[in-house]
Amino acid sequence: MKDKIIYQSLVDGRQAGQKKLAVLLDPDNGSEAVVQRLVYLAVKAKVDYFFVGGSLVTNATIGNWIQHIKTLCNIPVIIFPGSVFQVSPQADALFFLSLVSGRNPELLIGQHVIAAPLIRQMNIEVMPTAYMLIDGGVPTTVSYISNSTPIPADKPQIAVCTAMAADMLGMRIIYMDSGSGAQKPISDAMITAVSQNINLPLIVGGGIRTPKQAALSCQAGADVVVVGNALEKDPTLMLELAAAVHECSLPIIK
Ligand code: 1GP
Repeated sequence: MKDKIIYQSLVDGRQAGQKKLAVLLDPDNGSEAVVQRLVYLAVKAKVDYFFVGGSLVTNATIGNWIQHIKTLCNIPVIIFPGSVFQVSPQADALFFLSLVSGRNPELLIGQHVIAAPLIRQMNIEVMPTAYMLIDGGVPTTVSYISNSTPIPADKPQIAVCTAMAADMLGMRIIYMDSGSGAQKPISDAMITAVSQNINLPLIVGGGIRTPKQAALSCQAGADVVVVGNALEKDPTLMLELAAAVHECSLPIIK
């Protein structure tokens, strides 16, 4: 397994107060021209990571697709797998996600047992990640496919206790998601509560559509903000989004 290069960048970012933007790329929505344009804009905007995957992906050649992105840029590609079919050695790292907000054993440990021997054979960095689904106001693909109940949006304490348990179980990243296309992004109060109580890199996504919202999530305590849908609709938003996120970083003291 590869050294912890990507994970270290997340830890260093959190410690230094550097805020980062991740762009979620959906392998099902990617003609070559569309991907090329998104990558071009991401390089220009200094996007920090690409996340690739989703709860329902029908593209059977995710590895080739990642390879294509890798030939276009140096932005690290991290797999955000919805299932064992989305594991590929072409990426730089993989979120080894356990859906700790739910009580579906398949997504807590079942799929992991199936994926573990395959992943071991791949030269890929594996990042144990607590994935917490938060209610975003509408049913999302992830809530439907995962067959799990999201954490209520107005219960930050449940989110804190869930993240605390995940930390004690040895997971190294907290990923709070209200699901792609969520009506409401995760509240600032919930982000702050988790960020103040758990000292692990905190990734926040779902329903973030504007630079202002991205900045608010960073100010509340997110270390990495993830945007998917909004950039699929308007890729030119990338520059403003990245600027809004990066401007929330603490100044670098030399
Ligand atoms: C990734 O679910 C998010 O964690 C992405 O959500 O597509 O709503 O930006 P959006």
